[in-house]
Amino acid sequence: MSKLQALIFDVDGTLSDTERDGHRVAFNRAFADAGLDWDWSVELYGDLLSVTGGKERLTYYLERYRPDFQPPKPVAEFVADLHAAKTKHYLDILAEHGIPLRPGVERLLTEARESGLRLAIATTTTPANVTALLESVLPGKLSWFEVIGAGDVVPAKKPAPDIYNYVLNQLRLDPDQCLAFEDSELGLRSSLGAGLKTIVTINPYTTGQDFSGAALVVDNLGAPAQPIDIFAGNGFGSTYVDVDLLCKLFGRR
Ligand code: XBP
Ligand code: MG
Repeated sequence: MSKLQALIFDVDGTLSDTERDGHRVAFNRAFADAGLDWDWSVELYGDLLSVTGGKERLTYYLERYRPDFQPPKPVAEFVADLHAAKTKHYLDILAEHGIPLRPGVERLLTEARESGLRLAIATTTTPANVTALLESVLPGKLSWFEVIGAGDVVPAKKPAPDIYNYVLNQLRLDPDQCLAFEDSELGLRSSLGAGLKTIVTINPYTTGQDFSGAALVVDNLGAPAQPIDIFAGNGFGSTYVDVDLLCKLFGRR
């Protein structure tokens, strides 16, 4: 059996809860700038998250919720421009107040590095968003991540496995040498599709989704003084997710 070599993390919803107060707000600011009276409520955004990728999500919104809307330019161009404005707002939001890492993330990343594990990112979000988030929550530590696979680097976004396959290829590792971390059903389908054992940390938008096939489903990564809730999988008696538990889940100590 292979030895555990690397951990591959999703970003939005997994490293930080960026969707509700980050991406959603940025979309709404871009709509206001463009003179559009669209408002993506917290609840509506839950439905829109059924499509990954900001441009793809905008296209879905137009088709499903604004079928009579006539864009002032070809729809792909309209969506691309609106999305570029949204990205600027998202970066502004990060600069304004930041969005903290989820519980246990920095601890596990630190422990993983100390154990010699390699780190990587596999996300559908725009590369600039990942860099800005990591620089704000882990200043000076961007280099912790050997590979950052993000956005349009692959044509098919999650739930397609392409972004995980891309990252594995860049790491020159096989899926049976890595573990993935996700927060959503679509993300899990992507990581499982690439053959990766996956740990899911749910969040308010993904509670109740189908996480069949995950190695472990928990509320967050926890801490020694902050025990986790385990919804599926074997926690091997651990009260939080550490490298020791990851090795047990991986199948080798
Ligand atoms: C989450 C997404 C992203 C963000 C928006 O990605 O689906 O689309 O909501 O980002 P993940 P962009 O959980 O894989 O990190 O607007 O930059 O696409
Ligand atoms: Mg996610």
